[in-house]
Order: sequence, then structure tokens, then C-alpha cells
Amino acid sequence: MPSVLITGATSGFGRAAAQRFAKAGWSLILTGRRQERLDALEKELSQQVNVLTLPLDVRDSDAVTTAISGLPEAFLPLTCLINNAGLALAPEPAQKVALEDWHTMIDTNITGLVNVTHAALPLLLKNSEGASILNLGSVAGQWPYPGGHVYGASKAFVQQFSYNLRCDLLGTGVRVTDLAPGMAETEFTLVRTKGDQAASDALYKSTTPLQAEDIAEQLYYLATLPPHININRLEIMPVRQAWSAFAVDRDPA
Ligand code: NDP
Ligand code: 8X3
Repeated sequence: MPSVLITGATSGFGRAAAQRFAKAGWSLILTGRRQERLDALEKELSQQVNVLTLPLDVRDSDAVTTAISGLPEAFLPLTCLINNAGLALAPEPAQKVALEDWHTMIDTNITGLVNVTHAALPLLLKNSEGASILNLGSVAGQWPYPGGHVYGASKAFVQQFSYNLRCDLLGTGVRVTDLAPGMAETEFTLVRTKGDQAASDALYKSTTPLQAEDIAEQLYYLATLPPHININRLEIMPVRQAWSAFAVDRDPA
């Protein structure tokens, strides 16, 4: 059976992807920091498929390297890596944000993603025809908006890193995609606002955001394309979201 390593499987896109790949019989390696959520997912999905849970903070490069290099044979070779763990913090303007929040986003969305990719690459290359690295970017990586500051910049890194990886992996068969969703209803906004459930509810209210299952379906589609096809970037928005006019600073009337 093919196997998939999903970071950030304890919530949102990651959890929905675990459920989607399990439905198709894939072996699952699931990571995240919240042990109790990993345990619940293992209980739910191990009746269907092989499941290995690795409690892991992607920012800890030693822990990432040790866990991934020690994967049991039953989960190898690795067919797909989904670099999904990530977060936004501090929706305020840049000049009001704590430096620590910027560091947390850089350490998670950039350093963490790089840590996991570096550890997993040798395992993907073992049986590389049709293998995939699916990186969760964002519309924020391409389109600036107020309060996007380091989050958007970190997702621009994900896009460019994905493209550059493609150059180096040319000839190996390993595909790389920057999957860039727009507004999707998960715990993302709860995390971004540090637990403000009302703010999260307000953002998704009276519109139709993407759901985690929508993104999970795209991840499964990307991972199971014929092996000669690479989708470089896949940007997805809800129909009810679009760009807006440029903002202009004006003198008072
Ligand atoms: P959620 O907050 O629901 O899930 C985030 C996941 O990331 C959790 O499983 C969390 O697990 C994990 N995670 C966060 N920090 C770490 C860490 N240091 N180490 C390991 N795991 C970590 O958000 P989404 O599902 O929405 O987000 C998933 C990805 O998609 C992110 O990269 C996000 O930037 C991106 N994205 C989200 C969009 C949205 O609108 N929702 C749109 C575009 C992109 P735990 O806390 O247990 O460690
Ligand atoms: C999350 C989507 O629009 O909040 O990456 O930046 S958005």
C-alpha cells in the first residue's frame, strides 16, 4: 500500500486528509503536537489502514530527523509528504505585532517545513516514480493584505521553495506542488486570534468558505495523478471570495 506522511494531522486540512487517504487504503504517518488528538485519530482510522502517529513539533529539527529516519519498514517507501503544519498569528498591523509571533510563524511555516522535507526526501527518493511533496501554501503567499505581514511572506517562501525543489528533483520522478487555498473554515482563525471564538465565527459567518474536506480532496487528487503530471501551483478560493481594489491613502476632506 502507498504511504503518506501528514504534518499537522490533528486538525483542519491535515485531519481531513488523513481521513481521505485512509478511505483509499493508504498507510498513514500522522504528526502533530497534540497527543490526545493523534490518539483519537489512530483509534478512528487504524480499523481501516496502518496508522503510525508521531507526536512532533516540526520546529524541532532533531526530533523531526530522528522520527522520520526511524520510520518502520511497513511504512516505506514513502509515497507522499504533505507539509501542512502551519499557522498565522497576529492579524494586527505589522507595527503592532510582538516579534515573538513573527518568529513563531517563521519557525513553523518555513523552518518546520524545511526540517520535514529534508528528513523525508531520502524516503521519497527510494521509490520516486509518482511520489509527491504537497506543500500547503496560501493565497496570502501571492496576494498581500493588511495584517498578512510575516504569514504571507512565509507562504511566499513555500511557493518559491516548492518551485526550486522541482528544479533539483527533475529526473527523479518526485513531484512538488504548492497548494494555495483561500479562506477555509478550520481552527486556523482561532489560532490566529489566540482563541477568539467570536472572531473566528464572524469571519466564516454569512458566506460559504472552503471546508477542510475540500482541500483534502484536492490533496488526494494531486497525490494520485498519473506519474508524468506535475501541478506546480494550485490556487483555490471559495466562489464567494475574490480580490479587491487597491487601497489608497487620501488627505482628509
Ligand atoms: P488548523 O489550525 O486547523 O491546523 C493546523 C495544524 O498544524 C494542526 O494540526 C497543528 O497541530 C499543526 N501545527 C501547528 N504548529 C505546529 C508545530 N509547531 N508542529 C507541529 N504541528 C503544528 O489550520 P488549517 O488546517 O487551516 O491549516 C493547515 C495549513 O493550511 C497551514 O499551513 C495553513 O497556513 C494553511 N492554510 C490555511 C488556510 C485556511 O484558511 N484555513 C488557507 C490557506 C492555507 P498541533 O497544534 O497539534 O501541533
Ligand atoms: C489562509 C488564508 O486568506 O487568511 O492562508 O490568508 S488567508
